[in-house]
Amino acid sequence: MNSTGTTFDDDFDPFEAFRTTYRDQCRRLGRFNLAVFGKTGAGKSSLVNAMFGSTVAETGIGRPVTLGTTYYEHPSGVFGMFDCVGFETGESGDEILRSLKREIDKTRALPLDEQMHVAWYVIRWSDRRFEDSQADFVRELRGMGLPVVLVLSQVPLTAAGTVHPDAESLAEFIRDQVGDVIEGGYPVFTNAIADPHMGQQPHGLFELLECTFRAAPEGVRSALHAAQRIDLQRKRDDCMGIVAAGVMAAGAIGAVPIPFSDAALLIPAQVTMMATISSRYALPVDPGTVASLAGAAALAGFASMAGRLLANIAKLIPGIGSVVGGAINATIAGTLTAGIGLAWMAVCEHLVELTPAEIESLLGDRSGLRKMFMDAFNAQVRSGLKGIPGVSGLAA
Ligand SMILES: Nc1nc2c(ncn2[C@@H]2O[C@H](COP(=O)(O)OP(=O)(O)OP(=O)(O)O)[C@@H](O)[C@H]2O)c(=O)[nH]1
Ligand SMILES: [Mg+2]
Repeated sequence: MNSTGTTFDDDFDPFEAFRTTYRDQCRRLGRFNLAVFGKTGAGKSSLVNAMFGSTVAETGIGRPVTLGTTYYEHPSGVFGMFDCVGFETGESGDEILRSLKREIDKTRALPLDEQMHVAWYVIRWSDRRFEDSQADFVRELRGMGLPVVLVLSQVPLTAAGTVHPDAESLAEFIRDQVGDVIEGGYPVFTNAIADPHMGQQPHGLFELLECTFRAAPEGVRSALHAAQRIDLQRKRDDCMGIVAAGVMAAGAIGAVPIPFSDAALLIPAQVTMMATISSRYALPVDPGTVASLAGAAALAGFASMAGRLLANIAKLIPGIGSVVGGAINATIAGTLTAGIGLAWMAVCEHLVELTPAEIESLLGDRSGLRKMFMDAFNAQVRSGLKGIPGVSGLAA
């Protein structure tokens, strides 16, 4: 029992609640499974790394699936990749193709999350050719019910932003060969890695994501959006809805004003919000580590931290402390919760750019994460918590 007479569960463990909710949310998102085909050196891994982060093939423990195919799983569980070698030229004989067919038939009978959803067929543009055997293979894939995105890789752009005429000719040739079976009817031009020496920047990744998204079954699109790291705005939009839901939940608790010292009552709703946001960023580390990150940034000593955050709100929004006379009402509860949600989004956006090793190293000095979170919180409150219904316009 606390000072308001409300029962608060003392056994509530924010870490455990975070971990459980995070796992649950990732599971709810489901899993997007991509199959990647292409000659060795075509740039398959580079494209997957650029789109989904470097973890999948590098540190993921590959599980041999069938001849020439290894399956890698993202630590969040929302993404899986079939890395397929040896099929691409069509010269490998029927045996390897038959085994792939068997595999696809087998997975089709499994739940959606375990099926292959989309294939990327990657061709390095500078190979300057698309052989009959490759066209046959693309047709075979489509015939097996797999949508195929044809990707031209390592394509340089001119200063004017146009692709090399030879790449365009190759794309037209490919369209004439297999335009009727590939997604969008035309190859996607990409460059996955910046090459400062040649003045080349990555490009085409957004288009590749869009094309992949259109090809993916409806039921795995949320997972694809969580897994990808090209369209961060999409994640932001998603997370704004999650923060708004957290604000509503906190506002309901604050509907009957509670003393500042009872900020702990809001914690379960805030932990749920943070864990749900985290799932949309699919950080490349295991769920326990994601919980530790949230712990270091905010959850450890959350109750006392909430007190500090409230004090900051009072400082940053002059007048609000006196208005409420030291009690948390729905507005204060919403402001606090929105600030926490937006700050955690900012931290996640930073983390998603890092490698797993860099993320782990942040846990060495936890005060760094805490500071990052606090700074983001203050910045959000100062700028008026834009975009969150019910709390916007609070800033002076
Ligand atoms: N500049 C530039 N280099 C690239 C790009 N994609 C791949 N490379 C380089 O090409 C080489 C091969 O790329 P990978 O992504 O490993 O090719 P892969 O298709 O996965 O090859 P295997 O795993 O051997 O089948 C690497 O040295 C990459 O750095 C690109 O888009 N731009
Ligand atoms: Mg590779």
